Amino acid sequence: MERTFIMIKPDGVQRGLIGDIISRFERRGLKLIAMRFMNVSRELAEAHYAVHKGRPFYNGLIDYITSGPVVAMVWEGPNAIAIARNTMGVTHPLQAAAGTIRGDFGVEIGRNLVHGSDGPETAAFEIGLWFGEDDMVDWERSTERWIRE
Ligand code: IDP
Ligand code: MG
Repeated sequence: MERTFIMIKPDGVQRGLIGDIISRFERRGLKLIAMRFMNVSRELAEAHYAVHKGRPFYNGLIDYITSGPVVAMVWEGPNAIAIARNTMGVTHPLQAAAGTIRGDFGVEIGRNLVHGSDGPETAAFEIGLWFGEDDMVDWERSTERWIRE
């Protein structure tokens, strides 16, 4: 079982797409474990995107992520990281397939609506950065046997 960190970025919130974006992960069959609606401090944004420090788009990226509230979430499931990434679509909305979040709602790379961890180490780091262990909700989903064999 895998966990992934997902964030609805400020553009997704401002455009009224919170419900639509969450519903895609729900319908896919991932299980929600933690969720928080929050403003993002510069420190948190910089820690989250530390791997991109020094890139030309870095300052704009930090401005974007701190420009308004986000929805931070943890979703769980078998291969949750890859499942979430393909539900989101690739980074640039132009290349993202129709039917994905970025492919359906985005046009520019700097306004691509959603973040998702890209691997197990990143997921562990990001979940620990945004949440505490007490924020993880332990629950049984009554539809589990219709989603997983
Ligand atoms: P990812 O979000 O699909 O994992 P990354 O390459 O990790 O993509 O980049 C992190 C975020 O930085 C992207 O989602 C996007 O918001 C932003 N970003 C990446 N490349 C560019 C760029 O060339 N211009 C503007 N923003 C960018
Ligand atoms: Mg990334």
